[in-house]
Amino acid sequence: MPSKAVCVLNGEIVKGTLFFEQQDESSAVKITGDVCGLGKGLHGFHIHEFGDNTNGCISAGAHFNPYGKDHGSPDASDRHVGDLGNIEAGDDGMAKVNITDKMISLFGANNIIGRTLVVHADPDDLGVGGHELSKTTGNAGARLACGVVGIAKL
Ligand SMILES: [Cu+2]
Ligand SMILES: [Zn+2]
Repeated sequence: MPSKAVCVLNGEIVKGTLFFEQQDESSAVKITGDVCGLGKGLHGFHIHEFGDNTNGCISAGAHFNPYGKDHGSPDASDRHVGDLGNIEAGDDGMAKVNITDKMISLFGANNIIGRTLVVHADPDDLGVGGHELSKTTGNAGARLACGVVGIAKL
């Protein structure tokens, strides 16, 4: 049974719509869509723990990390479930997103539905930047936009 989810990012300047699709419980999740209003370059892109935006993106909490791992690159085994790496914006401030991820899920323990997708001001250093925040946040800076991942119509 496939599952689909959707997230609308609504920042002051940064906006976006992302679609999540998974064929079944054991397959990867495909994320597509676009984000606009960004500065040119890389921007950290994560699922944060809570689907709570009562105090803006801050209330979303830390990265979704059900296994108590360190922050890392999406292809690392030592990573938060929510670590989706970076998206890259061009000169026009637009990032086209096309990510396939095997850790996040729309089912079970790694289910991201009801949690918050956050786009950051700075690049995620993927845990290897040597900054004091590298192993927790990738030192990705401010939260420019966020949105709760919701169940989409199939
Ligand atoms: Cu984040
Ligand atoms: Zn992380």
